[in-house]
Amino acid sequence: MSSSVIDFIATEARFGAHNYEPIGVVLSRGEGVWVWDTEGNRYLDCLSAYSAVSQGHCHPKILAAMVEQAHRLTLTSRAFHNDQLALFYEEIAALTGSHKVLPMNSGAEAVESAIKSVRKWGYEVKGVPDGQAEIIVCANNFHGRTLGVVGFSTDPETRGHFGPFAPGFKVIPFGDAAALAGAITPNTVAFLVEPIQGEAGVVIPPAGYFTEVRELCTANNVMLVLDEIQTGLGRTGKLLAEQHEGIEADVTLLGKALSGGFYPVSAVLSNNDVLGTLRPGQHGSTFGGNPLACAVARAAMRVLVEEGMIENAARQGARFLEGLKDIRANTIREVRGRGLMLAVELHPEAGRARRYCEALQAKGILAKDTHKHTIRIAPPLVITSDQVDWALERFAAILTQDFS
Ligand code: IF1
Repeated sequence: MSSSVIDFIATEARFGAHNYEPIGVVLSRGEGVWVWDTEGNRYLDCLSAYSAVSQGHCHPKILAAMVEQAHRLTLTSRAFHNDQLALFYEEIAALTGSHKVLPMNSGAEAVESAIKSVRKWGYEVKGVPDGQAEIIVCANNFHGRTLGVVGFSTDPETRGHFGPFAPGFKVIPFGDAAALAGAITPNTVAFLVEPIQGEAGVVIPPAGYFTEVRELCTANNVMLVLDEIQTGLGRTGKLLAEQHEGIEADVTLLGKALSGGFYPVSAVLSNNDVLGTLRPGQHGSTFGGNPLACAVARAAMRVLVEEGMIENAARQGARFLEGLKDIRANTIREVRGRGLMLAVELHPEAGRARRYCEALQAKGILAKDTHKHTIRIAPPLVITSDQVDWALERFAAILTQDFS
């Protein structure tokens, strides 16, 4: 490593809170599926900023929309109307079939906003006694880093020493519809769940799970809130992961790829009166729904559809998954994935996934470990067959080595 690279890393370490442990590469440029470090080395990005850069790095049409809007108007606050918000609403509603939209910024903020909304709906529409609303969530969930959200995390690392936490959450196992049936009470206002658990290591629930969940929620007047912040917008090979089971959530959360990685943009979408309970002054955000965010999100949604990225995610995801399954290596315990949300789980004896990610880096691939033994793979949805094959060769080379 050159001294300048060491300086970037050392300076971050000196001044920054140590809440991350990045892989030792300093990136300075990106285009499509590729990123370059400060020394000019090129890497295939198999993380896509945790699925935010689904449209590929620096997509030219999103870039143009951002620059054009930045020249005209960036922020008005919601104290005034702006000429982008209505168009954003219209387009995201048309794309997702939703009726109401609440624009926010980060994913965690969308989750917090949904929690507030379903609680309010519970008191004002369902008739739950004030202060008694219950929300059911799943073990090993990941919905963000805010206090409300980490309060119902089951990961000691995520929640440890951040309490005391807000009450009102009940945790059940993921993928177990009977557990949901057993947990619902007359005070249950919502079931908040990821269609595929990301941070837990790309955990796909059993087939039929969400059909049963949908039926239970409908039968008990419980709002089904799907956190599609990671799975949504084409990542799993469908616009929304709920479509794999042909169901519809009552409330859908989007973020990450909603801006193609240019800017934090998230949204709460609802099909019914959940968002209708929010009255003026009861919720908001300085930046939520700003014209720059809206212009960027509109372009990000447009290119996703116009450039066939969702279909490409299904096609290349299947190719990637098959290719990973064909790798004969006794380091591999299981390969999982849907669309371009993939994971390789290593045998515990094979050594830490981090070592494999570092070895992949040396071969020109950036991927991220999770939970010690899992390598997460989530390239931009614009990846081509040749690039998938190029990546597979390198995965095969690394996975057949032993880093224990
Ligand atoms: C970090 C994981 C991915 C999310 C779902 C809400 C949020 C996220 C389903 C919050 C965020 C991120 C944040 C990132 C790590 C990352 C992640 F490993 F933790 F699980 F993507 F795989 N719902 N996920 O996945 O969105 O507030 O961050 O915009 O470094 O914490 P945010």
